Amino acid sequence: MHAAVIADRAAVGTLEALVDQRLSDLLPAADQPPALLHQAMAYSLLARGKRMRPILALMTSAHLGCRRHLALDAGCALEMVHAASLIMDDLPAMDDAELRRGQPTAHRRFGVDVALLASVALLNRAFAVVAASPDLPAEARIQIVAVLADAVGSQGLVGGQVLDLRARSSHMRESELEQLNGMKTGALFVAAAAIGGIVAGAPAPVIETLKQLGRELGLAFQIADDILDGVEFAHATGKDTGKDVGKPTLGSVLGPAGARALFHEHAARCRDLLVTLDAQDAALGRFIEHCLAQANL
Ligand code: GRG
Repeated sequence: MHAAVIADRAAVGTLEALVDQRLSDLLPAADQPPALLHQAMAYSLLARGKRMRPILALMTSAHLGCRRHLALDAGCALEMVHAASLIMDDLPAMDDAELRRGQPTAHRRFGVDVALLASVALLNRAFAVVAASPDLPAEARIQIVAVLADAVGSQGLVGGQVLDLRARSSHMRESELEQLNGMKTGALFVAAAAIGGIVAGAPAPVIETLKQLGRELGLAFQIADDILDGVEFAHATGKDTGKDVGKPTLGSVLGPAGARALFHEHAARCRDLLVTLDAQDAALGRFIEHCLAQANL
């Protein structure tokens, strides 16, 4: 394997460990009452995830000149929102999933009632973490709270999830599915890249370019996720597969070759945006390539 690839994997591994440790520090102690709730929060948040959203925020801020890990707490907030959304997505009223991150889903382990409350508590904790983020100026914290709130809201994860739930038995066009994916999945990648820019004090046009990069990456990522859902082996993803059966996805609407071609269109747009950001040969560019390569398409 090429030495640069090994070095990049090591860099991602180091950031994963940094994020994991900070996530653990930012949670209430598992034995602090109500212990059951705190255990459920830790169970879902600290389970083995790829930490792509916090690492994207960290890589972006570093590319823009932040010398310390100033985006770490805001990145952890992104991961808390993400974990909250996964718990909710897995509930019987939604995907009714059994497996997530290689372990039983939160509601299978703790019951629907506690899982739902753990999701709300993680979501809430995310905003508290940003508001209290000690190293960031107040103006940056306010902007990050607004970015996170937009990412979660009716034009973001929650809105995308409603469209996703209602899509199940309907016919959808490519443009509608792209819009849904942009909301359900793209929104947190957009937020991650924007947060990196905000933390670094980047000017508005740069933050706009970063948001486009997050959107293109998120759209590519969701296509890969849809294609993996059709793969038999659950251990490849650590979660249930076949959850999209009977539901329109870009894979089912465009066919495998069409979905793969669209994935590569988004990947190409990511690369163009990296050039705009002068990041194509930098750690940020290599991290985006690492994310795209994981799709193995
Ligand atoms: C409570 C915040 C909140 C939202 C409610 C349920 C819901 C609305 C939204 C669900 C959105 C959702 C689950 C989108 C799928 C995103 C996706 C591709 C998840 C998989 O991400 P990975 O592969 O997972 O990064 P890991 O486990 O590695 O973190």
